[in-house]
Amino acid sequence: MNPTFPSFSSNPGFVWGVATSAFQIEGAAQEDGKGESIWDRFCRQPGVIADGSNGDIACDHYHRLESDLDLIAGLGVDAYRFSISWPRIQPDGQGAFNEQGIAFYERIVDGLRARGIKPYLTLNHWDLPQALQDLGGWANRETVHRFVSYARYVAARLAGRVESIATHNEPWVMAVLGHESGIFAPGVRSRATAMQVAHHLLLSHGLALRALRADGCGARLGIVLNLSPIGPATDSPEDVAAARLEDGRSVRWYMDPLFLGTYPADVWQHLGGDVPVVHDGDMQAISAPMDFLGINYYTRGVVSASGAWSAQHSGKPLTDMGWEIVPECLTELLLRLHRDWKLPALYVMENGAAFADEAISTAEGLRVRDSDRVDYIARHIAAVGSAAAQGVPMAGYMVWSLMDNFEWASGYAKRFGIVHVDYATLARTPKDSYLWYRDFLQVQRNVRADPLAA
Ligand code: GBH
Repeated sequence: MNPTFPSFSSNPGFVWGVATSAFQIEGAAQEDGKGESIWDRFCRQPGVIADGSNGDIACDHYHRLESDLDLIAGLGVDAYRFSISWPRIQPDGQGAFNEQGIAFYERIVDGLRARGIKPYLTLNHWDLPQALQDLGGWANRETVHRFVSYARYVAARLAGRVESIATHNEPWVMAVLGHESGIFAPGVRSRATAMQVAHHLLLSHGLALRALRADGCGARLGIVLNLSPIGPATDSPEDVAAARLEDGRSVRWYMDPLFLGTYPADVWQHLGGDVPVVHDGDMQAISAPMDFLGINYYTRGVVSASGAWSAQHSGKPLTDMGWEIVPECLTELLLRLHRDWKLPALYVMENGAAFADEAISTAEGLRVRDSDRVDYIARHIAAVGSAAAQGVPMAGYMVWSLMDNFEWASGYAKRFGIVHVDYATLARTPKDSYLWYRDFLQVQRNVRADPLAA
């Protein structure tokens, strides 16, 4: 056995996967009746995307679906996590649905199933129809009801064929990066708006769950949160308090309403006049029981009251994003979630790293060496295994991402893929990390088939 494979024992149902999102890979931004999304619009603003790029072509996945599905199948994963572009299937975010749009996702779902791979679908990975943004976007409570209609349509068309449906990917990112710091679409800068958006995202999640269950949707239902353990830069009381608040704003603000039906009182008080408008019944809707919780994990958070802390000087190894590589913090996070909330099945729905790869030509063609990424993934898989061994109900792990793609405000310069994309030709080349993950999964399958041989 390859000595670099982490030892990992999990229940037989544990799901191994790989993930992408619609805007980051599809391209075909104006094809077959697709409407404009807030990310299409945002990218056209000068200065907001590091390399001035956009999602018009991206990885051209829309036109390369069959060969991309073959790449996924070649990995031997159990599951593929992808998202649906709402404006592709409902250009205005309300009213008519676009048959050519939903047909694309039917091809994905059927193509996966034909290859023995479970479809894991996300309804909203950030690309809201621009037409809804023009009406106030997620800050407008009406968007909640439009999302529920969209969710019901997708479920009616696809739910019998998909294993799992997540409502939203990372509400914190949409709310805070999209509406408070404004570094992501739609580029709003208002804390009060951000908190109202977060509430509406949570509410739309809860109401969508209620509607899909009433419709008899067979898929397993949940949400995906970006969660990191947040710690203080020093043990000064100021830093400790600042870290506690940031944990409240980024972790408890989502976990408490979803699992306890309340917002954390300390954060509510801190927000003063920026707290959201909450109607009677909202909190009960938000806390509807879920079949699973998905989390995306990349790094930890460190907070100093003075803002003086920087990952660059932490002494920890960093990825190309400048994020610290701290797999032990993933175990710590999973244990804490299990301790502080009553969790359903828990999936790591995204985990991976941006690194510059080294492409070398060999007799067999291009070889893309990315030993840093192999090391990153191996250590994080081990971290999940360690949490599972300590009783956390781990149900799956997915690598971010299948292929290099549009990394939001960083454009195409940051590469997260286990498959290399040459943006000049759009050619795909599996990196060493792809080959490593494939071989690791083969070992896992052998262990599953014959546990005693392990
Ligand atoms: C995910 O977001 C997205 O779901 C995915 O689309 C994206 O491509 C992928 O990650 C990689 O970025 O910025 O120093 O404060 C992750 C968003 C990343 C937000 C880590 C919080 C904390 C580090 N999160 N970030 S820092």
